[in-house]
Amino acid sequence: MSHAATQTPELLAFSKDIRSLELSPLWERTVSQKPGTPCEPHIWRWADVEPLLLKACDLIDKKDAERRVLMLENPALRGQSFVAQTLFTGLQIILPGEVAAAHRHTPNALRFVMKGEGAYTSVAGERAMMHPGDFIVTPNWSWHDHGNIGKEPVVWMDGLDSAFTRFFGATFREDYPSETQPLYLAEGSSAAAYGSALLPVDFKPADGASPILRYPYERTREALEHLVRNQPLHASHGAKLRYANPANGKYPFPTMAAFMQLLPKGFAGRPWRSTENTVFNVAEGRGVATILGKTFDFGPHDIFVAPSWCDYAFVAQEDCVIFSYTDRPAQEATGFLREEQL
Ligand code: 1HN
Repeated sequence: MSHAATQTPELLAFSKDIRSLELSPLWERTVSQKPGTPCEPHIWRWADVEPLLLKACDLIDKKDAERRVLMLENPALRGQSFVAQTLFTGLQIILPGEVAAAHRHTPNALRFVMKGEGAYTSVAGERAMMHPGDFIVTPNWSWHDHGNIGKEPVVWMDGLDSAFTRFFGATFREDYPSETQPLYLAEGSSAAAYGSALLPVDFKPADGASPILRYPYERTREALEHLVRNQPLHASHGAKLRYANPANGKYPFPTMAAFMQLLPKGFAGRPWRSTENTVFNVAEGRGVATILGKTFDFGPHDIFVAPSWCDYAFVAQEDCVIFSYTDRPAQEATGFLREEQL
């Protein structure tokens, strides 16, 4: 039970006096003890953002920007570089011929490829070409560099758990001594070793990030189509799959989960809420998301955020394929996760 303490002059004086010793009375605490955060639902529309990414290419040279990234900041967190209290979202653009130099850092990073062909990312000695709809894993502290050897600009979404490393005071980063790292694994190595429901004989399950570098879109899309044809839809999520870490059956990162869902044309989902903070990225289709009573029309490449405990529901005007990532593994590990259909 919480109630305000009776404010006697002695008590007021006491509370004031102890401030100089960096002490504060719990009985006067005003911070929220409810679910949810100050963050607001918000949408970043491709029609607004794409021209700005191209403009940034004119204004910022690759030599001046280690990564040419526009950060998606929650309106309630201006200047703090996060899309929600626990998640970072950026949009990165790389032009033909450019290289984003090799470095590593303690935050884990995911990429969701949005537009263009011809870019690659190299992670821990292996290179993967990036194709729209691919989900790519950059485990924490692994060297990574990107490049564009094609003929058109390439854009992807970066999702990082840097809010966690900032929270813990555990953010470290290093530049690699040369612009690109040496490649000591053939392209496709991680897919061959871990990506076919097979594992190397001497493999020991581990709790880190997924050993699969790239989860290709065509396979994800095929799996979703099969699901839609053969299984009943979830009342809120339609057909939804989570990207699995084959090493332990859990998530691609200890902190972040990633999903892809298909909402068939005409789908009208029941509202859902979760303490997960969720960033959605529309791969295909048009629809409407209602988040905390606000309606957001969405189309391909739009990104929207449903912060913790904001109820959301989808209506699909066309077949929609939507990628998302959340802080679910961290909340499951701590026992904090709660979710419900409304
Ligand atoms: C980073 O290393 C990348 O490697 C992208 O492409 C975005 C945001 C914050 C910190 C590091 C990248 C990032 C980042």
